[in-house]
Parts: sequence; C-alpha cells; structure tokens
Amino acid sequence: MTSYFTGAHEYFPGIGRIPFEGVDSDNPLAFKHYDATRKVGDRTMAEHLRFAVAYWHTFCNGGRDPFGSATRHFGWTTPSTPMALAEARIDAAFEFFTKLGAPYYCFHDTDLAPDADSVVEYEQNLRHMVTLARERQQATGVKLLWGTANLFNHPRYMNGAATNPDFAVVARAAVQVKAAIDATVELGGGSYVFWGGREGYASLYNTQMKREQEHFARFLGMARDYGRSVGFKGQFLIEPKPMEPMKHQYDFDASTVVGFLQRHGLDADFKLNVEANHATLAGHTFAHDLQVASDHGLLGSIDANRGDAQNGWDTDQFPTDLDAAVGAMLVVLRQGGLAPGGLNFDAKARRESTDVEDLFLAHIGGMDTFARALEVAHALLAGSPLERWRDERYASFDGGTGGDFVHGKLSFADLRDYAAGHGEPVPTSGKQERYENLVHQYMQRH
Ligand code: XLS
Ligand code: NI
Ligand code: NI
Repeated sequence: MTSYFTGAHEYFPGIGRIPFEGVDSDNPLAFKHYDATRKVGDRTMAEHLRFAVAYWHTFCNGGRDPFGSATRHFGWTTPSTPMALAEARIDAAFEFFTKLGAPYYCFHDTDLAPDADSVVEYEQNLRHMVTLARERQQATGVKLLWGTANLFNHPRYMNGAATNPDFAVVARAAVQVKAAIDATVELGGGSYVFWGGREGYASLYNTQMKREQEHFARFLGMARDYGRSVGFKGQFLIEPKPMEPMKHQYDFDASTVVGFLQRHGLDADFKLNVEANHATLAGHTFAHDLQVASDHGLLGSIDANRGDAQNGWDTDQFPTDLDAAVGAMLVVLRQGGLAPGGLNFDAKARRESTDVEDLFLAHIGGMDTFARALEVAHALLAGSPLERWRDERYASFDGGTGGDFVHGKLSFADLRDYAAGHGEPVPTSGKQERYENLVHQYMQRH
C-alpha cells in the first residue's frame, strides 16, 4: 500500500506511515500489537482482522453533540461548496487510510457525496464521487468493505424510511439504496449494510407495527433482487440496534433480526453486522450478540466500538477493552473468520479530542486492542484447555442415554423413568472463575 496525496495538499503533515514497534515502544504513533504481516495460525493479522475506517465518524463528524456545534476544524473541512468539501475530504480520507495502513473503508452515500433534494442531482453527485473513489482505490490498493445509504438524517425520513407510513417516502428511500448499491458494486464492496435508525416507532397509538415490518421485508427483498440483477455477489447485512434515534427500533438485537430474516425468507442473502455498543444498548454483551448471529451462520461483519458503562446511549468510543475484544475474537475464530466482512471502527474520537493526530491515536488503540485479542483468542483455542473444558461440561450427551436423547430415540416418558432410576442429580460446578482466570492468564502471557 503506497501513501496517497494528490500533491495538492497534505492533510496530516508530520505524520508518516504508522510503523509497528512492539510493546516496548512508547511512541504514541506506532502499533504495539498490530503487525499486519505477522502470522497468527494460518493467516496474517491483516487477513484475520480486515480493519475498516468509518468515513462518517472520522472525516464528516466535527465533534458535534446535541448541546454544541463542531469542535474540530481540519484542513479538509474549510472548502466553501459542498462538492469542493467532498473532494477535499476524499483526499484526506485516502491519505489517512494509507498512512494508518487500514486496508478497508466504509461509507454512507451522503458521507461521500453531497446530498440533494433533486433525485437526479443526488445521483450525479454520488456518481462523480464514486469515480474519484475508484481512482483512489486503484492508486492505493485500499478497498471498500461495505457501502450503505443514510436513511436517517434527512427530515423526510422522520417517520421512517422503508417503514414510513407514506409510500412516497418509501419510494424516495429506494432512490438512495439503489444508488448506494450501484456505488458499492462499482467500488467492489463485499457487503451492503442496512442500519434502520428510523425504522421503528415512537408511539403505538399512531403505528401499525405489523404492516410497517411487512413493508420493510418487501423493501429488503426488492433491494436484494436489484443488487443481484446488477451483479452484486456480496452479502447484504442488517445492523441491529434497539433504540436511538427511535424509541423502539425493529432491528432490536441479533435474535430479533435472525427471526425476521428467517420469517421473511431473507436469510440466504442477508447476514448481520453486529455492533458492540448496539448489543450493550439491548442489554446484551457484545459477545452474546455475535454468538447468536454466528450460531445461525449469520455473522457477516462487525462494527467495532464500545459504549460507556455509566451512559445509556451509543457513545461509539474506540474499543480499548481487551476482555470484550477477546470474547469477540473467540466467536470470530470459532466460525473460521469474517470474510467478506471485517472489523469496521464505527467509532469516533471524543468531542474534546481536537488535534488531527487524535484520529490516528484513536484507530491505533482500536487496532492494537483487536490485534492483541486475536493473539489471545488464538492461543486459547490452539493451546489451552478451554475447548476441552467446555466440551466436557456436555459429556453426558456424548453417548449412553444422553446420546439417545440427542438423536431423538427417547420418549418423554423415558426421561421420567431415567430420572426415577437415577436419584437426585449430583451438582456439577459451572466453574466460571476457572474459565475467567484462564482467559486472563492468556491475556497477560506473551
Ligand atoms: C449508528 C450505526 C451506523 C451504521 C451505519 O448507530 O452504527 O453508524 O453503522 O449506518
Ligand atoms: Ni452505532
Ligand atoms: Ni454501526
């Protein structure tokens, strides 16, 4: 991957390619664990982790919050017209990707190109920016992990996009999804994401929930058919989230989405993009929602971030919690990897982090956390008693009467007779602390 500048402007002066220096380095602008070409098992770290930078948080978000305006004003945020801004932003983005060594990026249509109320103008804007993105992808080797459409910002979507009670809005949402699928195909993206921020409701008094969900399934099926017709061979992904911005969102959590996809016959084309902070908002751990998706063969990709233990909203912080990342990587390794998905940092530097280098520091921390988690999870699976211990807990089903139960050879009355003949079951410790100690022992080991 070569560094990329148009030559016109360097947006991150004084910052070069981020090197790997190892755990003894105190250089903040160096990786301590992420060594892209290092092998872990049969693949390199880069191949396992497939890191992506989120265009919206890193290049579009100036640190605004509900109480205040942007705090970050960087070189690419000054141009006066929306198109000049988009063109400056894409150069900054590719300079950032290549200096960081991130192999992938993700975008919403309106992150990349200026939005417009006119359908034709919107489509032209996106096509122009996709041409520039394609040139830059070819020049650098950076690839698109996934594309999506922003169906939550514009006021027209305030009552929902695909689930809006007004058909005119549903059709208008299709304009963006069609264009964003076209962009994803043209840029070689391996996945296309639906995150339904406004697909939900605020009050049941004015809502026919069943009808809205049926419209949603119809819309997704049509988008799938369109994508396949224009040559999209990748995976469609639904990103669950229980709330925010809507009071109640239809894609509540992994379990809800799995049921929805199966009920509507969409599970052959759609998988899940599981986000850490969305799982915790739903009252689950990150690993729980990953495991639910994976158990159904539907874990397609990950939005890596973290919430805040004291705050009840989607703080989208960069992941620094090794325990949570190890839990995630165990699920990923057990299912044999994430490709064509990857680990997208759907995370933003804090509002108070106003230096341009903070964008690098944030990503370095996230990448090092997952690189270390990959090493720990791999070591746990390849060289520790973890899998054997888990298997042994279920050994009573491996043969004998327990085996007959598994294979459907017993009647319900047989269970009763077995219990009557065997007396009170001997208590078996769950040994949670032994497992926790093992994981933490491997986290400290080098
Ligand atoms: C917001 C979502 C969003 C999706 C893409 O909470 O995480 O960023 O990933 O629309
Ligand atoms: Ni989110
Ligand atoms: Ni996300």
